[in-house]
Amino acid sequence: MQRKIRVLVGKPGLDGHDRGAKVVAAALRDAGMEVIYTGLHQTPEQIVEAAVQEDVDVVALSILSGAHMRLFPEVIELMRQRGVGDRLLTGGGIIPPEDVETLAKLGVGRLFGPGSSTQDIARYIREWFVGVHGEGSLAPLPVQPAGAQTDLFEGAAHGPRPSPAPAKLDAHHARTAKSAARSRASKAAKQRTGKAAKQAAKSRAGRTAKQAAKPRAGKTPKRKPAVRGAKPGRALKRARPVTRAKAAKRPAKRAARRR
Ligand code: B12
Repeated sequence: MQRKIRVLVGKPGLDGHDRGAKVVAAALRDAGMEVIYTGLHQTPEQIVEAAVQEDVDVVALSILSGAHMRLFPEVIELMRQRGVGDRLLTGGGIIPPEDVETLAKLGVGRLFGPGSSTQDIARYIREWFVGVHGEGSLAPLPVQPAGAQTDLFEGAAHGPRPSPAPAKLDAHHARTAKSAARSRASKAAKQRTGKAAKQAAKSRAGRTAKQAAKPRAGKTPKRKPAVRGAKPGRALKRARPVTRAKAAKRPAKRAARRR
């Protein structure tokens, strides 16, 4: 008998990253599967209970919290205990390759990391189902309308794609709450010292710090006279040099003054 594949997409643990789970759930639905999404913060017991109640073919977990080495073994153990150990347990998230190998030895299926093609995920599940239930067990695939976006992440088909993370979100992770608080504190301190410096300059000069930086209007700053004898403050107006003719007249002038 032909039928649709039934998939339970689960988010176990305290992991709040639900974007990947939602993207995969939508892609599997678009690929003609019946998908049930558990929502966030489910325990392994809740997930396996839902799998039994819904009689799914596949339990697909999304784990980006780093707790995959605890959660996958727990779920597969519970699946065996509840008599659904013959179903596929697969999933994805942030899972290092060495952990993927260890989990495969425990019986966990293929795991998909960031940048995985959702078409690859759907193909893998379909192939597993046909392998277990035989050719002809699968209901015909839905016909995609012309020009429809069949894969949100086509990276796998066109080579590796850049990180799916928007730059500002990566920046969010790069900065811990502690370093953010530290940078806020130093910024506030800088603002304080800036204010204090302005106030000090204001009280010293009786003017604003801005005005203090400029020379006072109408007054030339005191400079060393460019010509000997010139008065300070008049430096910019060069003193007229004494000519020879004037110098020759001087002794006669002095003598006349003495008389
Ligand atoms: C967006 C994001 C967030 C968002 C989450 C928004 C949301 N509602 O999902 C916010 C800002 C809330 C967030 C918070 C945190 N985040 Co964050 N986050 C990311 C980021 C930048 C992108 C994740 C994402 O949405 N990708 C897009 C989706 C579509 O891709 P994906 O989830 O990887 O899914 C693909 C595959 O993984 C796979 N897949 C995923 N799930 C499933 C399920 C199945 C069944 C299958 C088959 C396949 C599959 O297929 C998908 C399609 O390709 C990643 C870094 C990264 N580049 O991956 C960090 C990252 C996941 N976050 C991280 C961390 C540490 C945190 C915080 C703990 C930070 C903090 N100190 O507060 C918190 C934890 C919040 C919580 N409550 O859990 C770390 C995790 C480290 C680890 N596990 O080793 C990462 C890797 C950043 C890093 N480099 O350190 N985060």
